Amino acid sequence: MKILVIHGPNLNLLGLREVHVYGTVTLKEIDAALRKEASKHHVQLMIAQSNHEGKIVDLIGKARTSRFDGVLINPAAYTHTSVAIRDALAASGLPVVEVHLSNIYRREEFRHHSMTAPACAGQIAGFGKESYLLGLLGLVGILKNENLPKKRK
Ligand code: CA2
Repeated sequence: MKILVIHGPNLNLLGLREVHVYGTVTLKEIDAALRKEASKHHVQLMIAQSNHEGKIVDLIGKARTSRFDGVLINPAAYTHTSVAIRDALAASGLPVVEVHLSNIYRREEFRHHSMTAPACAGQIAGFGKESYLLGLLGLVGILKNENLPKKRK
């Protein structure tokens, strides 16, 4: 089983700036925790971070032909704005789980709406690094047919 993990814009700065909002965890630490969890489930991960919307669209666009089975994504600020990423996720036909470090519904109003969530099987927000691990477990569950259906209606 192969899962594509995508971190959106500025997540490369985690642990270096805005520690009062996102904590001290670094992206490297999140990736290491994800790889450790994935190996327990015999899942292969490909992890990418990009600050560019088009690059993220391209990665999602190639996911199916690159034989990925699902996508775990934190679209970061693009969550709230990107029709292009939403369309790419929907077009991929793959199960997608959206994750956020912070609880976006407790923050500024412009963060309360996710443009991308309707293209996802589910969303996890507010648990810091654990959001990624919970999201990975949810996605693995879908792929192993332990929870929601694989395909969107
Ligand atoms: O809570 C999340 O995971 C977010 O996706 C993080 C995004 C934010 O725009 C979303 O509303 C919620 C921001 C990611 C940028 O993270 C930074 C980390 C350190 C310094 C600056 C930005």
